[in-house]
Amino acid sequence: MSLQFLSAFSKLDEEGRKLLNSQSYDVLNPSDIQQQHQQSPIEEELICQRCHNALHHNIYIPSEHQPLNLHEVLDSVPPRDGILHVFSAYDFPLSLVSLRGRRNVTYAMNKIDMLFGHDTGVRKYSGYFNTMVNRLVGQRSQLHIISAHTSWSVDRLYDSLGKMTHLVGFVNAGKTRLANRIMNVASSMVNPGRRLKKVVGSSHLPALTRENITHNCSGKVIVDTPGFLDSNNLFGLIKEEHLKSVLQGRKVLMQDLKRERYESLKGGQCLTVGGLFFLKAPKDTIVQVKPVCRGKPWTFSSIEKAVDTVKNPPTAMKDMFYVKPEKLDQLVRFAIPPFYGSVDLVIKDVGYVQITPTGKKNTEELFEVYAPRGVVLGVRETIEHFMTKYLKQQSIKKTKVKGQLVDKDTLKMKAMKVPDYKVFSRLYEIPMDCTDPFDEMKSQYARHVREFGTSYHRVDPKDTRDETRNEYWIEKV
Ligand SMILES: Nc1nc2c(ncn2[C@@H]2O[C@H](COP(=O)(O)OP(=O)(O)OP(=O)(O)O)[C@@H](O)[C@H]2O)c(=O)[nH]1
Ligand SMILES: [Mg+2]
Repeated sequence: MSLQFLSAFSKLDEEGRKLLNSQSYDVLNPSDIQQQHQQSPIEEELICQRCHNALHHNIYIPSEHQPLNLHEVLDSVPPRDGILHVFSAYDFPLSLVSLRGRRNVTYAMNKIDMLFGHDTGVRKYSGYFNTMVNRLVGQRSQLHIISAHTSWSVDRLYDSLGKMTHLVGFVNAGKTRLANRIMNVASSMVNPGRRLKKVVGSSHLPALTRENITHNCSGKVIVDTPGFLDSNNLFGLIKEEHLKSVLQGRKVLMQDLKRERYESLKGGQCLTVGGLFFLKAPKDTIVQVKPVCRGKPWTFSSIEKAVDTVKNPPTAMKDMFYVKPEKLDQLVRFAIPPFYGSVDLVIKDVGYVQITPTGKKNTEELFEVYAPRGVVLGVRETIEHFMTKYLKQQSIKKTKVKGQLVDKDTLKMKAMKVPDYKVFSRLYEIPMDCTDPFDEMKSQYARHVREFGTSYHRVDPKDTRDETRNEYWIEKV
């Protein structure tokens, strides 16, 4: 145990030690909050050994983490209690799950600070994201767009909560950070001058919360739960030293995406970032690719060359690839169903890659992605396309940078309507030896429609979505 931990632990009373052992480090009621504030104006940060290791030494041991599925988490929620499903905006909508059939569910799209620069912008898009979420989960539902990092809209979320709410979601969605923010909002209502507490128990390293933790937030009870974790997951694929930075992601605001540098990818070539996924363009095409994730993009002449280089990198490239090389021994092959215009290839927990074909498409060959099992992929109509719109004339504003007046372009952004056609799809898994992925995709699509009736959830009977564009997409989470 670290000295820092032992010295903090020795200062605790009996109850404090008990609470720490069960990770319930902030179970307070309003009068406790006031009393504690009077007794100790300085809030000490106290964390358990595992959090300390995660935060300060970047230690993550995959074998220590039991996979936990959605049903196991939901089973711990009494049927009458409220559920707040927390999911991330960064890899939208891959960390969203449908909770149809459960009563009393509200959705919270967290980490919105990764896409937008300020809170007022966020509110403009709430209608857009609400429609998207309703369609993806197949149910009319209330959505909060928030940031547990900047606290945007957490006060409004707190106001809307019922007496008892369980925060549920995938590992790393930000449940613990949000629970901490809600506690701060609640206690600042009781005592406006109170110092804000530091966030504890939250880290970019996955699966930090191991059991339900109950917080009494000025009369409303919040239960922070462990995140869902598949047994095949991304976290075990990444070298430990890179895990934190990869999961932190790369922030590119929507209005800046148009100005981002792109890579050109020609037919047959293959692009990777970090070696975690390999995107292959169809023959006779040229595409512009903008990766929004951590790491430097690399283009190779073929998928074989790319995988070989990531497994045995020349010394100068050693630090560029964050996948564990042995995880590339068995790759899964996916096909992206046909699309028009720009799409985002979304990599759960990692980010996304905007793909824009240039010129005319003369081939039926599909875009393919190869990745180790555990990488979750999807494709969406690029959100940037619907979120931002250049005005015909950009306005130029004078802005001060380091004391000098410079011209700065300002873009007006406007949320557009969610289109009628399908806007999201999972990728199709294609056998490695398949020689006709298009045909394989069509038969998988037909099988899906036979079994489930449609390739999207219908929110209401008047839903008249046009299936001709993005015909083979399966718009379900
Ligand atoms: N940029 C950004 N990062 C966030 C936000 N909320 C949480 N994070 C970061 O995401 C990481 C995961 O947050 P946690 O609160 O530990 O996530 P969790 O859902 O409790 O994860 P588990 O306990 O592992 O299930 C941490 O590094 C947080 O700092 C947010 O609103 N914006
Ligand atoms: Mg947690």
